[in-house]
Formats: sequence, C-alpha cells, structure tokens
Amino acid sequence: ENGRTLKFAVLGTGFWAGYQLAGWHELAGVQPIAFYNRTIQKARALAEHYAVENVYDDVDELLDKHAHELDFVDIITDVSTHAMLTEKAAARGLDVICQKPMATTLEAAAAMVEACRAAHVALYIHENFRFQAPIRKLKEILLSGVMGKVFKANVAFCSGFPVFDNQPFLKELDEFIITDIGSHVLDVTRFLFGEAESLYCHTARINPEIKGEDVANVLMRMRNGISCYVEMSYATIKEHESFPQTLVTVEGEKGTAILLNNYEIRVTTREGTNVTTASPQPYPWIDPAYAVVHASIVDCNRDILESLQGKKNAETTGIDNFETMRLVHAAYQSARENKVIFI
Ligand code: 89Y
Repeated sequence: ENGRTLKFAVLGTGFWAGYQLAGWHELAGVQPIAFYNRTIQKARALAEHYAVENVYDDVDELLDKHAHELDFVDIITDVSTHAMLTEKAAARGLDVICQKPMATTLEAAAAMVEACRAAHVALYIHENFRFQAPIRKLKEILLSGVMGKVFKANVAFCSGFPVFDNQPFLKELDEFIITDIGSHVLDVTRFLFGEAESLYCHTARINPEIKGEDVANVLMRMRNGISCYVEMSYATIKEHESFPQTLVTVEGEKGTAILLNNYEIRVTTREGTNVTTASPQPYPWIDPAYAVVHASIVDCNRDILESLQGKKNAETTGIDNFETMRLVHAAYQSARENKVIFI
C-alpha cells in the first residue's frame, strides 16, 4: 500500500455502523475521523472504541468543520435520510458511500445520482450480498460453462428470523421486504443472471405487527431469456433457519447448481454431482447470526476503496444500483396494479 490514507466521516452510528466500521478496520489505507448521529451518545461509544475525537449530532456542523480534510462520507442511517445526506456531502465535494436501500423512491434515487454527477463526486451504494463468498463461488461456476446455457433460476430469501429485534424501525416501513431484502436479492439476481426485461410480483403481509409487506414473490424474464423466480419472506417457519443466507437453484442445459444452507454448492451434470463449500471469512468481530453478511462487508468495502484509490471501477456504483432500485419499485408497482411491468 503506497497511497495516502483516505479519511471518512460516518453519518449514522446505529446497529449496522459497528459492523461497517469493523469491516473498514480490516482494510489498510482508510481511517474514520468524525462521527455524526442524531442521538450523540451512540456516536460517542463507537468513537471511543475507534479513538475518533470528532463527534456531532448536527451533520452540517460536522461537514463545516471537517469537509476540508475528508475524502468521503459513509452514510449508515436508515433509508429516509439517504438522499438528504448524499446531497449535503456532494455539495461539499465529498465522495459518498451510502447503505442500501438507496432511497425510498425511484425519484429520490435518481436525484442522488444526479447530485453526485453534477458535483463531480463518486456515489457508491454499500450493497454487499453479491460479495458473499457462496454467491461469488456460484458466479464462478456459472462462468466456467459447466452448466451449459442457463434457462431458469430460483433465488430465495425466506426466513423466520426475529429481524425486528435488532432493527425495530423496519416495522414502521410502509414498504418493507422488497426494499430491505429485495434490494439485496434482486441485485444478486442481476449479478448472476443479467438485466431484467419484465417482472410480475405478488406481496402479502403475514405478521400483523408490522406496517409493510413481509412476503414477496417476483417472477422475472431476463433479457437473455432466463426465467427467474425470486422469493422473499420473513414469515417462513423452517426446520433449518437459513437467515441471512440467499439460497439459489440454477438450471442449465448441461447441469443444475444448488446453493444450500451452510454454503454448500452442489453441481449435478449427467456425469454426477460435485460438491464445493464456500464459507465466509470468520472475522472475530462477526455476529454468527449474520456471518455471511458481515464477512461480505469487507469485500464490498474493498471493492469501493479500490475504486476511490483509482485502481479499478467499483461494482455497486449509484448508477448500477439504480438498476436494482428500478426492479424494487417495479415490483411494488406490479403488486399494486396486478400487472406485468416492462423494465
Ligand atoms: O436490513 C437487512 C439487511 O440488509 O440484511 C439483513 C437485514 O439486516 C435484515 O433484513
């Protein structure tokens, strides 16, 4: 590592920020120097842990005092403030990393892309599911050609994990699972199978204690002809709980690949079945209940950092993630209007 250390501010120090910072800590050449949080006590606890001296409950004050020494901001607030914070940082000439889901509406997501373009700053979305070890391995298998031409796939995130215990604000969202999990699994679907041409979606709310939908079934026709069935649910009772894993079945003309619980990928051709395991890196700070997601934070951050350092293009830019947001919002429109949406 020969470049200078990039300095960043964290905007939002809630549940996710601790893991995001631990993820940054695994990488050389990057350092947090200021934290903002609406409730300052939460920011102070994390600041102490990372020896960060600058802590604010006013984001404008943070930017006034530190924009000159910052390279980028890492936005880790809930979705409702993403556009506003992105616009503030861009206006100061700072590159922006923002957690998924990008924004509450497609219009707000477009405004984020435009604000960053106009200010000549980079915009990245921290979308980590496509960086999960088993998803990367599955992509490698698809590219190897062993399965032949793929004709259909199932991408599933169905769970009964008590997700609202750690993230209670998710209960209050009018639009829940397609924004929270659909943003991930629809992005994984794009990563594995390409861009969608059309989509049809059903939604349901099973848990009476939440505002939004907790079940969504999305059927997509991809531009390359592959038919993808993407399912998500937080109302599923399973013998073997799979949270937070995305399980995938891919069928090709020469074989079928199945990504199972516990990171196992079984590839069956007419010759027989090959089994590989792609487990996440066991970083010591990982919460085992979130292992595959927490480990992928490091890979997602590395991809973005190498782009900030001018070494490569990042995968999850604002422009790229806007295509995932298009699918999220098309799914809601389809469910509302009970019709196929052409992308
Ligand atoms: O917020 C969600 C995410 O991004 O991954 C899993 C999660 O924490 C709960 O659905």
